[in-house]
Amino acid sequence: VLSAEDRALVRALWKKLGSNVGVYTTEALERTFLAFPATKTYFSHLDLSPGSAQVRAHGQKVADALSLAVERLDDLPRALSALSHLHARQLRVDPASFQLLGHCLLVTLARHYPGDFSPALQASLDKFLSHVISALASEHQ
Ligand code: ZNH
Repeated sequence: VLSAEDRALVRALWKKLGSNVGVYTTEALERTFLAFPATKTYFSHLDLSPGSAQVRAHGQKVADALSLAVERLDDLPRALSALSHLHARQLRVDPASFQLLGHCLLVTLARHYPGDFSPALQASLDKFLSHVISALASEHQ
């Protein structure tokens, strides 16, 4: 579970990200596609070239889901249940690839916020992302 301190650290970082969550989520997606090319197979219908408007639009959608998760830390499985259903039943995304995007998001945030990225913040963000991932993967059997 996320402790009160974890929640406070995640909420404070999110506040600092402000309207840039989509920018960093997009960078995280681009890093995921480059570092783990197998993840690109799910997006063969999109233009994945660097700077693609379609990747940016998708990054914004993922960012909005993450921001919703930050708002609903007490209720993650319910907040993400429709998305979990979509990823399991329709998109059929291998839950292992959620971890890869989570990893790339941590790297991206560490790069842009080096001064904030204490070991405690890393640990709290990692816990937060694990919770999001397990909520998203909850419909996979
Ligand atoms: Zn996902 C979609 C979220 C991960 C794949 N996604 C999506 C969306 C969202 C999300 C919000 C939109 C929906 C609608 O429209 O309704 N994701 C998310 C999150 C995460 C994710 C939050 C984590 C953290 N995904 C993921 C991964 C993958 C995916 C990892 C693979 C690799 N998704 C996907 C797809 C889609 C989505 C394929 C669809 C796209 C289009 O547009 O078509």
